[in-house]
Amino acid sequence: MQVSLPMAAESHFPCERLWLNANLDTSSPSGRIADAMVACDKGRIVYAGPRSDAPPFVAVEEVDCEGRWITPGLIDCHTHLVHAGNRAREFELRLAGATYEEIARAGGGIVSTMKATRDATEEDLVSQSLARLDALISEGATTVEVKSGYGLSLDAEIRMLRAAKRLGKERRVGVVTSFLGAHALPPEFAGRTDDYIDHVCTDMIPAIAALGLADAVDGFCESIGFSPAQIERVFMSARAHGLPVKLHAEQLSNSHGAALAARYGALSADHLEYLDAAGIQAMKASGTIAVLLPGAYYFTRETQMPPVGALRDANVPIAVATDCNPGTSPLTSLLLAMNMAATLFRLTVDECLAGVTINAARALGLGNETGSLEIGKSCDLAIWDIGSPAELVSNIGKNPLHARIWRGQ
Ligand code: DI6
Ligand code: FE
Repeated sequence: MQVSLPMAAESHFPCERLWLNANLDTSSPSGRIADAMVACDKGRIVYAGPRSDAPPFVAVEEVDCEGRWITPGLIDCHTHLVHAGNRAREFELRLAGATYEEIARAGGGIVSTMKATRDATEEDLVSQSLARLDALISEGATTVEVKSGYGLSLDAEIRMLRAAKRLGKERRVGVVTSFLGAHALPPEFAGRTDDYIDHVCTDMIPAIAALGLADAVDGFCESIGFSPAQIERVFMSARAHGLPVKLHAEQLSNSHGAALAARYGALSADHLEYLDAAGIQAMKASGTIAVLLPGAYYFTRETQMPPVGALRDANVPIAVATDCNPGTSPLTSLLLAMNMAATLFRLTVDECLAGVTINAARALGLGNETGSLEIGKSCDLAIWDIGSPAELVSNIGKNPLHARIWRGQ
């Protein structure tokens, strides 16, 4: 059937919203673009580029950015932001000379957060976690990953993941969840680590997969966490249930966790202070993203630097995240995480920005959906009152966010 369009539709491109008079830092091969504009229709980017090349859009709403900078909305790809209580008292004790082991033996550490989290209702978890989520949102975050791992029983892990999903309904932000049952050994399994891993693999992962509560499965591969052999069983269970994996690897020592994760096609391996050359090659071959967590490095006063130069030379994409957690990185600022990544790890400004946008999206398996200003992607934007993108990384404590757009609004 022949359909004749009205004249205007032939010569103009209708769209819902236009941001004009902006500078773009696209986190795409297009790089930075001056005198640019972004067009959005049905929540998707339909144009992001120079004003001079743009088709003749007709928008329902036009926004004059007055020369501000637009970046993709920021993405925090590694957080434990759903939990109850805090560990400020432990921080004080450590300042007074107590060691991590002494605190753990006195009932502190991960187990204290586990107890508080088990005692919390879903409602409590949501309300305590919203404050942390709001801090991230206030600095332009449009997608946030949230891990379980402080419940350590099926019941409490489900409650944490439900709370995480609820956060994405309470606020206009994308929430991605990771099941981290293999985070720590709950006290009722003391001395029976393999039995706990059995429970994770045969009870927890099937139940959580069936409920659709996790987008990925994570683990803590470390002398004080779980061995590579135990993590491998978790990964096999994840694979059997169609869930991608990621891993806390090489944070405190080299257990060759990154290479194991790479063998399972992991989306990301995270921390990586003790990563070796073989781990880097394995990650490169599998396309696994390196997630650096400078907040944990800073807060624990770690001195072993992740091998940034070797990752760069191997072209392993680097992401940067907060690791927001009460024990080793009580950080709710991606701007500060970027500053730390630059100051402590010597990442460039462009690497920091890619780290909290496109590479963070890839670390969540969302590289085609968000994280850059490219046609077809979700229109997730951060609009900044800055003269250059370097200001996002160099400033400490000033929040230059002017506006945040999630799915076009
Ligand atoms: N890496 C860490 O540093 C922690 N968890 C993890 O996987 C610590 C979490 C805590 O102390 O609560
Ligand atoms: Fe973590």
